[in-house]
Amino acid sequence: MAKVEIYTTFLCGYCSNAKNLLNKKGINYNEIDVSYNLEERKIMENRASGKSTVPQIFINGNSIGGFDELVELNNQSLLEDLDANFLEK
Ligand SMILES: N[C@@H](CCC(=O)N[C@@H](CS)C(=O)NCC(=O)O)C(=O)O
Repeated sequence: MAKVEIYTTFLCGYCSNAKNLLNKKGINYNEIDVSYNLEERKIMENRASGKSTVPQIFINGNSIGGFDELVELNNQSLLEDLDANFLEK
């Protein structure tokens, strides 16, 4: 099963939207709440090549961006078979 990680903060509309879309697609994910966790937030930024907005989403270790990018992947039907579309990094 694909490994999906989503970094979030509370009261983040884009985070809720992203989680709703993942839920709707039946995709399991591990949520990392960085609201009060500067250390994890730094890790997130490093993994996302400096991007600091939330959410930041990773599929099989690949940085895919935030909610807008997740929607784009869905529009391209790339969320249907994650393991085929996102090789482990
Ligand atoms: N285009 C981004 C927008 C994400 C975004 O603006 N997130 C807000 C929180 S809901 C944020 O991180 N704001 C802080 C900032 O812009 O530095 C996406 O689709 O994920």
